Amino acid sequence: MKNPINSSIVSDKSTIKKFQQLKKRLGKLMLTGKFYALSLKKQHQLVRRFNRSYSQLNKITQGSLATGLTSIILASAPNEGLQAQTFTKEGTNLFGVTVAPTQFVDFDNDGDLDFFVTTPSTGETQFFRNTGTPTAPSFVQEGGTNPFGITAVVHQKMVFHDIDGDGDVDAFRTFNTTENIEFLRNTGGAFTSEITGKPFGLEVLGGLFDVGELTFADIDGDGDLDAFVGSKSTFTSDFLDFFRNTGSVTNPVFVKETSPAGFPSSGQPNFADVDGDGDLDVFLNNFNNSADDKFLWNTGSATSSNFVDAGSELFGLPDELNVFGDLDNDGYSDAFNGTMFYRNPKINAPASAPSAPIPTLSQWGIMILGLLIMILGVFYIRTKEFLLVEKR
Ligand SMILES: [Ca+2]
Ligand SMILES: [Ca+2]
Ligand SMILES: [Ca+2]
Ligand SMILES: [Ca+2]
Repeated sequence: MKNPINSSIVSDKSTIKKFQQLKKRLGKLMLTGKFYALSLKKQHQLVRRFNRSYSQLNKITQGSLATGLTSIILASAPNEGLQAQTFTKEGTNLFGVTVAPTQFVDFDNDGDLDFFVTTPSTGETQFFRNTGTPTAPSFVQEGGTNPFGITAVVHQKMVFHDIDGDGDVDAFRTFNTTENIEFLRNTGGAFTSEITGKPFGLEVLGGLFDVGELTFADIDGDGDLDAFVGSKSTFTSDFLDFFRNTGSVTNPVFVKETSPAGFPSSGQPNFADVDGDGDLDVFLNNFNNSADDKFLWNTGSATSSNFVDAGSELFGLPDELNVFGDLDNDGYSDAFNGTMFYRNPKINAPASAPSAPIPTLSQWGIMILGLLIMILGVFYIRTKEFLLVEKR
């Protein structure tokens, strides 16, 4: 004889699974803009299915609110820019190189992006100068291996920024054998090791699992670079800590703080304003599981960020692609992996923060649906596992 409790569990699990699948599908369709390319009939069908699925879920969660999709729908519905954001794949072997950049930076201060390549397995660094123009790059390698006084350290990782605001690009280095961070100041065009340990308050806090990871970005929009320090692990979990720059552009002082809302606690973030609305979005590289690579959309502002997990394989970009730079100098971050150039479709105008376009009828329908769900529910999704604990 069938156990009624077990069959109820199976049925409820299936309802939750169906809802999650639909939520994922609908959320992805909306965030990639594909939802609005569907016929109105198909759009309505999907909305009706979501309605039904939501009702079923609501029954088994005793009226609790399913906030996940609601937040995605409310956040995404008015933003045509993100939905229509598909990068244009252009040519192969462009710009005179086939090597993948590690980081773009205007090293020679002539207004165009140059790039460095650091190879962790050998510890070697190469420099490619942009001999083209800011809108039509052309890269030529210069200085052989390990230029500008850089030494090779196996498994090192280097990042390049003007951290002291004197107009030249300095460098930081992390390692796989020590939690120390090394600061190399640019003095007259060559890098000189100046601090090894905790430069300006930066430190690897979670323990060194593999290579230390250091990423800089002005996440609070006050003009100075803030930092994210983590460690890449090949075996165990990695971590990611946020350090706000409480100093200035010329005198950095990094202090560990709680990460921005929605920011992940592990992985390597790659910052770029993908939707051109003036705030930094993030492509997250998850070291241990490339299936978990994802795009974190900044739904906040340049000074107050709020990240929403928007899924993976968006915008026509491969997830593993994470080197961004405005290579055509139009104000929008493009992407380049050494063989393929992905041009930003520049939907929004970054010069003035774009206001959300007026939603279409179908978008209004989705938003009203989302609002209804929010009004009807309470503030969290109660999972079946939680209910099972209660039943016991
Ligand atoms: Ca340059
Ligand atoms: Ca400098
Ligand atoms: Ca800052
Ligand atoms: Ca943005």
